[in-house]
Amino acid sequence: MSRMIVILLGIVVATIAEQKTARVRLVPNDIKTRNVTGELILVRNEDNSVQITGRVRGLTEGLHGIHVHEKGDLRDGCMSTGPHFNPENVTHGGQDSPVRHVGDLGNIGASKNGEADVNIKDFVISFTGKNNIVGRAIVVHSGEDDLGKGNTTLSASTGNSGDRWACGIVEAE
Ligand SMILES: *[C@@H]1O[C@H](CO)[C@@H](O)[C@H](O)[C@H]1NC(C)=O
Ligand SMILES: *[C@@H]1O[C@H](CO)[C@@H](O)[C@H](O)[C@H]1NC(C)=O
Ligand SMILES: *[C@@H]1O[C@H](CO)[C@@H](O)[C@H](O)[C@H]1NC(C)=O
Ligand SMILES: [Cu+2]
Ligand SMILES: [Zn+2]
Repeated sequence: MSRMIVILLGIVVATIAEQKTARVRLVPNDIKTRNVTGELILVRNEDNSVQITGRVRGLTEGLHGIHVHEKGDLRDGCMSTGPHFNPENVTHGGQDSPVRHVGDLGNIGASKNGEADVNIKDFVISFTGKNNIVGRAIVVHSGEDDLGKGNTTLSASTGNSGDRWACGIVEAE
């Protein structure tokens, strides 16, 4: 019996360790305000970084903050995803900041037609351990993330990136 449990545990651990791909379907926070949608694919690279690729539609031209938020809960739209995923309880930053939330992924840039091609490589987010983002949410914002370098109070917590326009749960494949 206990041997059976050990074998089952082994299978579970092996499955988690092999987690390689995840997917996010971004849906609008409020379709009447802004119909922002998107599809993202997250792949673990050989160097253990995570590559996020895909496309977001319905944006305004320019930069838009993108983060992993703490909770994979869309019951109250993007508001129920909670704050930026921040297991170390530190201040907000950008991808390359010495201090940043695990969830801080910087900005995506949309062209005149409101479409953003996403290609983000990040060495902090993970599919395992304390920085595991599977089951959490990705949120795209109305405005530019100042990467913690702004002079507003919100800069240190959210990058002052404005409203939550779209979000989706990070789902393992
Ligand atoms: C929202 O945008 C998507 C993707 O661009 C489109 O397929 C859909 O029809 C739009 N919905 C509305 C209500 O405009
Ligand atoms: C997180 O950090 C803030 C500010 O330094 C502090 O007030 C708060 O108590 C901390 N929360 C936890 C859960 O450690
Ligand atoms: C923040 O304030 C400093 C000092 O007043 C200024 O030099 C800097 O340009 C400001 N940064 C932004 C993003 O406004
Ligand atoms: Cu956010
Ligand atoms: Zn943050």
